[in-house]
Amino acid sequence: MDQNNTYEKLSADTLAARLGGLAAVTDRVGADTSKWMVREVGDGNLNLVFVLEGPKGTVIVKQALPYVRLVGDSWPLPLYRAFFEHQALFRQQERAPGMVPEVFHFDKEQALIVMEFYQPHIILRGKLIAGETVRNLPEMLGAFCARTAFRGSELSMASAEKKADVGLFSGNVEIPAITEALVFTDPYYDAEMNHHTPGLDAIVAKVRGNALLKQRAQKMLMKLASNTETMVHGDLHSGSIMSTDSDSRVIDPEFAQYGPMGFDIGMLTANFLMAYFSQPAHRDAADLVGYQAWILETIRETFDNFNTEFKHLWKTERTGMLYPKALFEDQGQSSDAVCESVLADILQDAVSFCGIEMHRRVLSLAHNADFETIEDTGLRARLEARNIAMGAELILNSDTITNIAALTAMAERFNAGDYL
Ligand code: SR1
Ligand code: MG
Repeated sequence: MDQNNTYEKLSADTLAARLGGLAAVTDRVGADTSKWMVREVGDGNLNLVFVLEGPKGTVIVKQALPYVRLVGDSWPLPLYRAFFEHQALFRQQERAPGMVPEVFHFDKEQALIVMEFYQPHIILRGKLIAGETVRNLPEMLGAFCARTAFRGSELSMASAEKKADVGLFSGNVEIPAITEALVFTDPYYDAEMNHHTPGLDAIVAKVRGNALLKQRAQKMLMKLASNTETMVHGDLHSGSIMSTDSDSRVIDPEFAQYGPMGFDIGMLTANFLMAYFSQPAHRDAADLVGYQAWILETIRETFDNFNTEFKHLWKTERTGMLYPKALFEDQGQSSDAVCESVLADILQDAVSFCGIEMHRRVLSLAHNADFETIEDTGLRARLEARNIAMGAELILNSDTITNIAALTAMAERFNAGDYL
């Protein structure tokens, strides 16, 4: 599984000639390629993404590049990652039906996936920056995280199948390596590609000088690297979610790997918190309080829905080798408290992962638009400092967060503070 010689980068101009003979494509968009309209819309850090619109319909064509798009060809990246991404989409479709794009075609040589196009959905991060609310968002996200976590684990899967899948996904090395370095390690030292907003030097030095904090972050990296509880999306942020005002879907699982159940919901929470902390730069005073309250409510409800769905699956789909009914229900004993304790462990992990993601998005290489679009760097630094300070608190004192209301109350405290 390495780079190949026939691979050729697609462009908007060549796409019709390259894909015009594929039934999987023409069946959906129409065979008359002269009527095709193609635009490249990739705004992520790694790949080419085309919207291909024809007389019959529209599809997405995603092609991996042999390097990191954000950095250039000085950072090569294997094309085989597209194989894992399309496999992850199949698994998510099985585990959380209807919540991720359907795959229509995969070409291994060309590292290319043709998949469902969501319309009129747009990237959630843009909506959060624009101050738009999305109905049903916590229901969808809570259900997605719970279903993929539960159904990809040995609470549900047959052990042989799950272990084989862990083996398959362990062939994907370079993509997890990005997360391992960029998320867990680089933020905590002066790594080459790091950058941060001017004005943050003092708080950054404080974070990097805190040995206990680094120890805790590395402990979470060890969990991610060694704890194969379930197949995680691996990069569940607001740029990996597409929404209308009432419907949301999850895209882009190219960072999928087997890891801890709290990983996705923790990363997701971090991205909501960064949207929250960045709001004073994006909203007028009149809208600010209400919109920030909506973001925190979204976090709380996402966890509530996650817990509700997880408990439902615990009761109805616990067919794997973990916590078997033979030990509890079959002996007339309730396992409700056991499920609560599993959920408490997931929350603990999620809180720590959340703090680490909050750090990496302002200290490491790949920042997010919530903060990056704030042109006034003085204001950006003040808001990012709140985010850094809360991230540190979450990493150092995750055990004090025993329910999600404690986390959102903490966010309100940090939102009122000055950490520069
Ligand atoms: C070099 S890639 C940087 C980031 O982009 C992806 O979206 C992931 O978040 C990754 O960490
Ligand atoms: Mg991505």
